[in-house]
Amino acid sequence: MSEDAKVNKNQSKKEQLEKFTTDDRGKKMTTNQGLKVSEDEFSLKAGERGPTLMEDFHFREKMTHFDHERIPERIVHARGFAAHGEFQVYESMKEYTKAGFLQDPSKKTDVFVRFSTVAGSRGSGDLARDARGFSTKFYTEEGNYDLVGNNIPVFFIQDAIKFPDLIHAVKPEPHNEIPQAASAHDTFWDFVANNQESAHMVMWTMSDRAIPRSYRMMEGFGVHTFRFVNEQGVSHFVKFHWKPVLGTHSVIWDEAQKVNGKNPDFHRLDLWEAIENGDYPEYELGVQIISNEDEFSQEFDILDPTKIWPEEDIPVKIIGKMTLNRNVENYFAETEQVAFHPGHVVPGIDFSNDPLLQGRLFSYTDTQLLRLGGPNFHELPINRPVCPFFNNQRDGFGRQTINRGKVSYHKNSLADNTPEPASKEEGGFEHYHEKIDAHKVRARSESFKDHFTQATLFWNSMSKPEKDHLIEAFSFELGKVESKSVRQQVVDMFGNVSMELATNFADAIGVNPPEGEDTGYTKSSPALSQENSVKKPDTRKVVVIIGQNYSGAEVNYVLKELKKKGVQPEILSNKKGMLQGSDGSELEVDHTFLTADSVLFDAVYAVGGSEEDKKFFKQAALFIHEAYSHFKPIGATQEGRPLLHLDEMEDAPGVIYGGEIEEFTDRFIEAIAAHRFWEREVV
Ligand code: HDE
Repeated sequence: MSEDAKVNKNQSKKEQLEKFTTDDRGKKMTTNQGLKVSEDEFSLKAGERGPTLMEDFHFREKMTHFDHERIPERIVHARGFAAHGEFQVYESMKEYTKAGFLQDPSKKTDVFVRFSTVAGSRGSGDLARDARGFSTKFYTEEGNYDLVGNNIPVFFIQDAIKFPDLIHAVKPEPHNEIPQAASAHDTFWDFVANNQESAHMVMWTMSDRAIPRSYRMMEGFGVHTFRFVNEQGVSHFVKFHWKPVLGTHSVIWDEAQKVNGKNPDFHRLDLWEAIENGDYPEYELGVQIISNEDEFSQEFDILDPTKIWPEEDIPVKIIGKMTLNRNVENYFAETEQVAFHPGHVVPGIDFSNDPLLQGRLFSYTDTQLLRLGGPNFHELPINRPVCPFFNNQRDGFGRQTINRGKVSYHKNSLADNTPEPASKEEGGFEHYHEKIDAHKVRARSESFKDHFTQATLFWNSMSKPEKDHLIEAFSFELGKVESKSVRQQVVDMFGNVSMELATNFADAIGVNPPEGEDTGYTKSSPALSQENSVKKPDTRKVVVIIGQNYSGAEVNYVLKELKKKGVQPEILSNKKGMLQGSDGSELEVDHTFLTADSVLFDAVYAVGGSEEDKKFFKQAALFIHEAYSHFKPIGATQEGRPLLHLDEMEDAPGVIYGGEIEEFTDRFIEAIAAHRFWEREVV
């Protein structure tokens, strides 16, 4: 019986993890057998200049362990970052589901969330154009529930059997392993053109959604249709949404590529620092619900994972909130070893027949067996449920539980026929009693065969800047495709989505415009546009470009007001150390022109200083110009004003200078809250 099982009660995940956490600081060094080590610099040798001896068990243990430190990276979603937190439901969801963690608003459920990119390796950059994984493990009293979602609500394919093909196409090409973490290459676009069910998802991955500003500013989606089942056994179809409290925001493609060079850990660091600073990322859980009777009420098949349920037609009911409030202690032990599985469900949550979901139910256990080296990965601290667990499964690599007694089979009389299955009333999981009456076929339902209508819906729902970004993304990606035939096929395919879109990027990539007529489909869904998302100044990073003898009183006032509004100013100058203000105040420099870059901030506050030289001036002006060309807010006071390119920036939207300091500060904060000024003409 495991330690947990002996206690036979639920515990908090934090308490449970603490039992497995050690701190080596201040301790004497030992081998893994507990033997104190007297020396750790020199291997055991036959004479000072002689050969190393086989007998040196300390050397062998240390080296062997090191040699085995790596495990296979995830075949997809290899690069990830995670944090702990908690979830609380706003009101009981009893009417729809009996899931215990969705009943009581006063109850908190511990969670562990891992965000990821999909295509790149573990060491790739955070800002790849890609979907993002958004996996949540709820440690509930009824067992672990995993909501393994993405930040895009649809998928490239409709049947799991095509997943290896999709991933082979998007991963680096096999002959030369180029390019890393990018879909801008021949095999991916060849797959797209020849598997047209991908049209809708490709619209999302070419949109700003695929280059988020932060994991804290990303929606999450369960993608598939699941079921809620209540105490009476009544089922409803449900789609899950995570809505970030800070709104859904992105960077632009030029920034994304530069961020990958300047700070490939941009998203990781952002999440880590937000949690360390107490700016806990929050996401509301929403559900869209369709009753069993209304299964066929939509113009699309609700089992098709390439379709959304437009929020204007089927509203998202907000049912609870998740707060991420604790960073991991150890990346490998927690983030790398966590094992998610869409099949980890609790009573009250069940599957639909979405053929993509059905295939995932096999793949996730299979992959952990290889990645985590055997069937006992559920015993790893991060994966253990917080409720006790008992069954007759035994042995295998790395088994930790010491099962007492000689009975490990069911049924038995020697242990009073225990452990025994629980009845429904006792919390035993019962699969939803769906009636199936069918022929065995390898086929796809006719109702899955419209691949373009919702891709057009997405296009119709975008603002003008978002449409421009889509055209640029297609032009970039296909501009990297060598095969002219593939480029032409993609243009022809997306003519079915929008003639305006396809004609524009056809022009940029040197192939013929699509033939035919526009679809004539005019419906749009405003919820799809990020322009309509919440915009706040909170946690936006403003870089303060500043030098010696800065105008102290003004700067101190502006910084104080920015902080009051939750904005995070960071100080940048030409070297590290302390800066003196004209009023005797001091500021410590966080970054220099060498260690930071314009693309790493949301806005610029140009202050300058009366003693700065030409080099400072030149570097600052370049920095500010880049922020300007990325449509970011810029504020300037005193010696900061000459740093602006006033011929271009004078009276430009979002460029704030002049006026009394109070008025300047209010206008600057307003501009920070607006995020970007797309109406700027950038040359
Ligand atoms: Fe995954 N996916 N997937 N996937 N997926 C994995 O499991 C798979 C799909 C998603 O942070 C793997 O543990 C198949 C859709 C996330 O650890 C693997 C199919 C969605 C993560 C796997 C899909 C996802 C994974 C690789 C088509 C959004 C990262 C390592 C049927 C709803 C989990 C692992 C983490 C990871 C298989 C499609 C999300 C191989 C076969 C759709 C967020 O098992």
